[in-house]
Amino acid sequence: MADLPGLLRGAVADERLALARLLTAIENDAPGLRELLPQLFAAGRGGHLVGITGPPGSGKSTLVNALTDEWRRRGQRVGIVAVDPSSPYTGGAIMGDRIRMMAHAADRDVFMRSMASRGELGGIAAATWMAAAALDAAGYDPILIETVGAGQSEIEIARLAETTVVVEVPEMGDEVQAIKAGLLEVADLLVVNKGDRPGADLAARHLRAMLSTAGGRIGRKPPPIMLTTATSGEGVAALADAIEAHRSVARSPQEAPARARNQVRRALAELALRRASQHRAWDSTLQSVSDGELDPFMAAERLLGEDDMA
Ligand SMILES: Nc1nc2c(ncn2[C@@H]2O[C@H](COP(=O)(O)OP(=O)(O)O)[C@@H](O)[C@H]2O)c(=O)[nH]1
Ligand SMILES: [Mg+2]
Repeated sequence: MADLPGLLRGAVADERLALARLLTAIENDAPGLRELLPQLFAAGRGGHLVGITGPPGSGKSTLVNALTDEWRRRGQRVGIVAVDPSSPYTGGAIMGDRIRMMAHAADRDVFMRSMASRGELGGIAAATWMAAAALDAAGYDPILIETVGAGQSEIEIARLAETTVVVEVPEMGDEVQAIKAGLLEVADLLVVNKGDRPGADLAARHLRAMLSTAGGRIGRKPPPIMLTTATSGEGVAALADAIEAHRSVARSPQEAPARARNQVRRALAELALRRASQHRAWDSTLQSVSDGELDPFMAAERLLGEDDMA
């Protein structure tokens, strides 16, 4: 069994190997992790946790790479956690990310880790959270979490962060814009990437107009919309500035409570599901619901109850 407190001490002392092993233990849900949580929390250095989400192909990885360049120029150490919902290490996306990040591979002040999702019950939010906390303890700041925002759960992971950046590509259709109104609830910053595409400016302006109307309806100020070209670096310094400016906003008494509520809700949902799925009566309870002998809420009550065998 890995000496987790020892690995944490090593990570705090900036030993890359110890940090890498700690992240592997987190990814594998090694025994003793739960007990490590208080120490991990105590070792935190207050690094800025930034979630980057959006549809596949919108340029998130390219943008993460460009932002990393920018922050390195500013003398910051950058930690990156890339969460891929489906593919294991051999998957195309992750391979692509790895190759792209090779430019930073020799840089001691950049640490990148891909995490494979472990499925619905696998506790990916908890693993991502702990990985980010480990990078924070090791002195990386900011810490970027890239998730593919194709599903609700990936968006939820990005929402664990203090600053959530949603990356979109320029599109004009009304239906598309309407869908994007939903982004209001999750985005602290909205990026229209691929600014080199024709009409990108116009698309960004339309989106801005549409969101300010929608924002008025739900009483939330629309997020700033930034235009970037990740491949050339255009707009990336301004985006880095906007992300940094949001750090103090996220920690303000106006925003922090709502964020805490989101984070705890997410953690609760994941932990409750995981614990319930480990309940001795999990299989038989599902069977009872399937047989029409139990309703789903009674089932949940039972599975959230004490399991004296566990
Ligand atoms: N034209 C253009 N292509 C881009 C830009 N940013 C990323 N791409 C390309 O879009 C594709 C998907 O990028 P990637 O970063 O892997 O997207 P992800 O799936 O969101 O991580 C790649 O071929 C990138 O080179 C951009 O600003 N302009
Ligand atoms: Mg990517």
